[in-house]
Order: sequence, then structure tokens, then C-alpha cells
Amino acid sequence: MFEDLKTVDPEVFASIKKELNRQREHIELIASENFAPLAVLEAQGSVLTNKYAEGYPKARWYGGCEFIDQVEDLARERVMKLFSAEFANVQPHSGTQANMAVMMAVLKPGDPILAMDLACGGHLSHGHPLNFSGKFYKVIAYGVNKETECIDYDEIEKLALEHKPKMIIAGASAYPRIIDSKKFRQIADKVGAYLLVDMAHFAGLVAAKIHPNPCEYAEFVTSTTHKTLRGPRAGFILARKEFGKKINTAVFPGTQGGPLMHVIAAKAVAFGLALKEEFVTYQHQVASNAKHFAKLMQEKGFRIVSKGTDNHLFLVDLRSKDISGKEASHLLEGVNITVNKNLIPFDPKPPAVASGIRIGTPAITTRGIKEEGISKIAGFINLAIENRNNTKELDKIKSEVLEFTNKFPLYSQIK
Ligand code: DSN
Repeated sequence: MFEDLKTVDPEVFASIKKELNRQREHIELIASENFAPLAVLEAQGSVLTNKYAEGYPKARWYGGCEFIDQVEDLARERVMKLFSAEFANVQPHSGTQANMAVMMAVLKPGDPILAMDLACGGHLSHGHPLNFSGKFYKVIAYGVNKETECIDYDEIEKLALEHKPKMIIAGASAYPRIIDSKKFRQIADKVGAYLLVDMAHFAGLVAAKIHPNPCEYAEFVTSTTHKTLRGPRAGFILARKEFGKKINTAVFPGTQGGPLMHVIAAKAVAFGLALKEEFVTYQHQVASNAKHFAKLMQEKGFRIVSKGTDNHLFLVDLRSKDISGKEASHLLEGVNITVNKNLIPFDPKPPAVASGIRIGTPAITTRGIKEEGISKIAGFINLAIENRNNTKELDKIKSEVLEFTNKFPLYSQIK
């Protein structure tokens, strides 16, 4: 019963091993992914998975929670310090669950919410018709300006005055610019709306003080922990103190049962690491790599949505190269470069095809790649797209990518 994975389940073991090799041998450019530190993996794979702990520290429904309480308290204290927040709930299993709990805490079914359209870079849990948020609430969507491809705050204000939303949601999964929480606050105040900022993508940049802190302006701030924050796959909520009780009730028993204590332990570790100076240096490199990358792609004839980036990602409009997002991501996968197809604003193509790809730098920066390496990667992408029908050339690019990834060892402690 207590034999190791390799002995007990060679099939699952083999798949995990293959995935580790894939991560090592591919250039990972998915903007929402990262490589969690070993200490995070260790906490997440710990015996804390065995423990039920419904409730909150010192108010649990189960006995034996003494050490579990210590872990959850550490996670809460650290994340509050990291973002100068008044209140934190670290139990949400994901970003979507965090958003769900915030909405359940203060909205009634049918209430109007104003949020960014998925087609312009928003997120499913901000009101997509197939998501709980789109089914339970009346959604009014804002997009980006057609000329600048940036958020148009005047348009949001107009929509807010017209529709009187109960909540305005800021935050996106494919938006390359700084989100101005202060402007969102001013608009929300004009119509008496709550402001929820979902900082899942840029939380690491906020922690490093490269982006402004939405906690200064919003009643509610949600996030995931596995993107720029480089923790385990999970979520959390920050809020003004007066909403603490409502948020706690909305998480448990409102939308979740037992917390995943092993994941909360891993969150505590990641928050602890994010409080260190090395993390700030890392985030500066993430942002500078993204800027450099976008500029190089532009120089190679690709159109960059909004002409650049302020964060960890950018969107490439592939139309000048006559290839779709779907074809490009498939092609790049073949040379060991992982990206995702992505709609560009006002995309004439359907989401499953898309005219663009989204490129992010958090994972490659964790591997130690800097500007020189970015130049190489931009070259690989351009060469692959230019030689999309030349198998010999594509094979050559793939072996160069392999040679490149070998120079940046990943999880070398794992055999
Ligand atoms: N699916 C995530 C992303 O890729 O941005 C957002 O949840």
C-alpha cells in the first residue's frame, strides 16, 4: 500500500515522466503557465491531502486541524502582506471558483454585471453565456477600442451609466496593457457598483510593484496562483475587511466543500517566495522579455495587437503571414514550441480558428531565458512560419530548439 508510484502504477508514472520531458524539451510560451518551484510541488504532494478541514482556522467541522490551521494562517498572512490587503480567503480551488464566490457573496441572480468580452480578451467566468456567470447574471460586455485595441474607459462609463450594473469586473486573460483600476473605481462610484478586479494574469507584476495594486481601488480582488505568481494551480480572494464574513460564507459552504489543504500549503510556500527580492527581479525580467519579444516579432513583419505590451504577454496578429492561429499553433507544436491560438480584437475568424496567437514569457523566464534567448525564440517562430511547407527545414528548426532547451535545465533534481 505504501509503495511508490512507479511500482504501484507504472502507466501513470510513465505519463508523468513523459510530461516532464515534454516540459523540458519544449519552449513554453502559454501566457497562463509557469513552472512551480520544487518546494511548491513538494508541499502540494504532501500528506496534507489526507485531511478534511471544512470551515476556517479555529472554526472547523473536524478534529485534528491544529497544523492545518497553521498552514492556512500562514497562507492568509503572507498573501495579505504581499498585496497589502485587509482580508484574504485562500480556499478557492481556482480563479473561476474565486470569482463565483465573490459574485455569490454580494449579487442576486439576475443582477446586471459589466465585464470584458471574451472575444476582446476577457475571461469565461466574467459572463460568458455558457459559464455560471453568464447564466446567473445579466451581462453587459465592454470591449476594446477598434483603433487603439486598448480598453476604452469612456465607453465603459457610458455603458455603466446606461445599464447601472451592480458589479463591474476588470481583468482579462488576453490583454497586453495595464488595467487602470483607479479609472474603473471612478466609474463604479458613479453608478454605485462594486468593483471586482481579477488579476489572475498579472498578479506577479502587482506583487513586484510593476503594475498598480488593484487592492487600493477594488472591494474585491481575485486571482489564480499558477500564472505569473508561480505557485500551485489554484485561486484566492482579497477583499475589504467589511466583506470578509460574506466572502468566507460564499466560499464555504456557499460554493465549495472541504478545502484542498495540500494546495493551500503550496500557496503559502509560493506567497512566501513572492515576498522575496528574487521574485521582484524575476518579474522585471518577465516584463522586459515580453517587451523585447513583441518588438522583435514586429520587426519580422508580424502585427502586434495594441502595438506592444506592458505585461507578461502579447498578441500576434498572423494575417500578414497568411496563416491562422490554429495552423500556427499546430505548426509550432511540431517544432517543440507551445503557444495557444487566440482571437484578436474584432477577429473575422471563429474562436476555434482565430487570427492570432498569444505569447507569454513567465515560464521561459523561470527557465532563465533572457533577451538573447528571446531573440533566438523569435527567430525559430518566424523561420517555422516562413518554412511551414518545408519538412526538412522544420526538422532542422526542431533540433535547434532541442539544443536550445537543453541549455536551460528544468527540474534537474527530478530524475
Ligand atoms: N485559461 C486561462 C488562460 O489561459 O488565460 C485563464 O483561466
